Amino acid sequence: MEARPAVDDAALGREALAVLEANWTGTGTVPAPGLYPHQWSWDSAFVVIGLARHRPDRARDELLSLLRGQWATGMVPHIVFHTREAYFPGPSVWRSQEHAAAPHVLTSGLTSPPMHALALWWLYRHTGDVAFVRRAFPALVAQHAYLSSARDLGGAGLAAIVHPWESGMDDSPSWDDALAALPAIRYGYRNVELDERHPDSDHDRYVWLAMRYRDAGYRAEYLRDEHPFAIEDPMFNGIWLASCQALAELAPLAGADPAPHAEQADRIRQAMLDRLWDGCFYARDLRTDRLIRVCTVGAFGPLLDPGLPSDHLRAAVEVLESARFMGATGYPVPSCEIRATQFDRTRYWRGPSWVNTNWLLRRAAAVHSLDQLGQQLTNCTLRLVRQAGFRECFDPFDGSGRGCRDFSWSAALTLDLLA
Ligand code: 9WN
Repeated sequence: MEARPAVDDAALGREALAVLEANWTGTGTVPAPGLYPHQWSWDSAFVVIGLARHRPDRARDELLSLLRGQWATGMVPHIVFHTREAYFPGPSVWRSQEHAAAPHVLTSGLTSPPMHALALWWLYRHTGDVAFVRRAFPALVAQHAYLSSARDLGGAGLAAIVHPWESGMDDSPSWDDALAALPAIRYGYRNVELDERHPDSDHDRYVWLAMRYRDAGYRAEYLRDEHPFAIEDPMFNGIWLASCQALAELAPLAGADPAPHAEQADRIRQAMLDRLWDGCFYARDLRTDRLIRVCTVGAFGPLLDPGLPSDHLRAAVEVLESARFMGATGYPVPSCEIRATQFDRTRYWRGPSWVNTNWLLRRAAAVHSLDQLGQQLTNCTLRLVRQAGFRECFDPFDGSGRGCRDFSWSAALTLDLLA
């Protein structure tokens, strides 16, 4: 494993800020130079959270810049293309400019975990900036309205993802069966860096799914009636629930009624308990109407909810702390349970540990006053970045870095963990 000279907290914080400065393009923060040269949606929300205390001006710009990509439907796209740099699949695949609801700035046609209201709440908490809450609030209300109107494909109050990219955890084993049920596609698109994470056939299926949705005019009716990939994911919905609660708290500052947002959160909680729980939370495939019985880090998204019933909380924390997850590795939290046959310590969302999911779990520990768990997550995550740098993800057994270097959310959330 690579050795880095020992750094104290102040130096680590300075390094993190330097990474974020270098990844700022003038209009937004790219997740990492080279591999991800545009603005990614949930990455930006994590950057807002990390910069809230240190650079609130930049945090505000980051959020507004991302929201320039919001569609008239309320959908916040998973990629906003501010630069001309090549990326596949880029604007020529998404063709957002041909869609009446799309903004002037070029974007993808998919969404991603709705972290943004939680990020706005975080920013408010650290700045007290009511004027900014008033400014950003309506866009986030529209984002949530889009999810409840266009994405409640199961009709029970949860938002469905319609593509693995929408989960933020694109190669998670949770999507394997749904992808395998799609026709075998061979476009032969090559992207050397992506090849490391996605076998060709998977990546071609990703592109095929995206193009089907595009060719159907990005229509909600098509998603409901025809689209072959529709999954209720506990991480996506756990984040959405936390963001609904954030909107409920921010609403009075924006002169709005908190009740609809609190009610939405209650609906999501009930639907997750009714539809996704069986000893732990699993994703539900709406096309087979079955739970996808592989336990990944996504299973812990619902823990972000302070209203999660205590017996569910206890059972989920037991799984988290067991040898299936944190109990077996020196560096929590692996992205897939270790005993699963799909677990692979080297492949992105199939095993490695990520700073953003560790941060989300630390947030969950805080909302439930699980102080020891929170401290353990903080210490172990900081140990990862101290030893290996701001890598994209990390081997959960020896902590060595994987994927890109100078990864924005690893730097941003380190700033928050250090505080
Ligand atoms: C596809 C940018 C994004 C993150 C995702 C992560 C990865 C892209 C990819 O990088 O996804 O959008 O190429 O695999 O899985 O969470 O937002 O950092």
